[in-house]
Amino acid sequence: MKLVGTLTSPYVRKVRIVLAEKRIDHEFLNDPPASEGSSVPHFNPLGKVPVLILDDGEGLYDSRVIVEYLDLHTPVCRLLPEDGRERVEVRKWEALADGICDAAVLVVMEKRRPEGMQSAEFVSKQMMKVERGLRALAAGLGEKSWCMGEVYTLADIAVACLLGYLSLRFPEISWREDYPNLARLESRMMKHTAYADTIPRD
Ligand SMILES: N[C@@H](CCC(=O)N[C@@H](CS)C(=O)NCC(=O)O)C(=O)O
Repeated sequence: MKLVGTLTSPYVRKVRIVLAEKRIDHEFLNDPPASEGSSVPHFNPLGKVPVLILDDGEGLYDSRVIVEYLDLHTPVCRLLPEDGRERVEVRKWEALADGICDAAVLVVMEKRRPEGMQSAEFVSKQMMKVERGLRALAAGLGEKSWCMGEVYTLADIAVACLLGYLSLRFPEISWREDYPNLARLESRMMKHTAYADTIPRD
């Protein structure tokens, strides 16, 4: 299988970490959807990455569908609990982390527009989502080692990818100082080669 993505997208990073943790053989193609001639719209009509191209040529998207597929693909390092209630809980962590990414990505895109066309109100609404989201993540994590307690899951990967993205694009957000428990979670993730090897860069 082949993963199409970029080196900066937090959603792509989530999938790359899942592939690595589960030791799934794959190729990685760095193909920014915004570049001319990008293959992404061919596989995903939404023109977004990540896309996972299966051996029969089918393109899977988005990141949540891909990780579901990968977790079913092999039992190695199960990242989604089998128990229904716990599984929903992991998915909720992921939805929150990805949702904060969505707001942060929108701000990055807004700030790339010509200055006169940018909306300060739009940016501030999105940034409020980021702030509220971080507060909720920190409150949910509390003093636990991992989002779900003692067991490492997709929730930790999704939260860590969000934190990595904020460090790249919003160095002014002091989430490490404001939420030391999130900083501890990220340090724990850094010990995972899959996370350390995928630090986002332009
Ligand atoms: N919900 C999607 C979000 C994917 C997404 O927004 N990807 C961004 C990169 S960070 C993208 O491809 N943007 C290109 C575009 O919107 O045209 C997922 O989880 O895969």
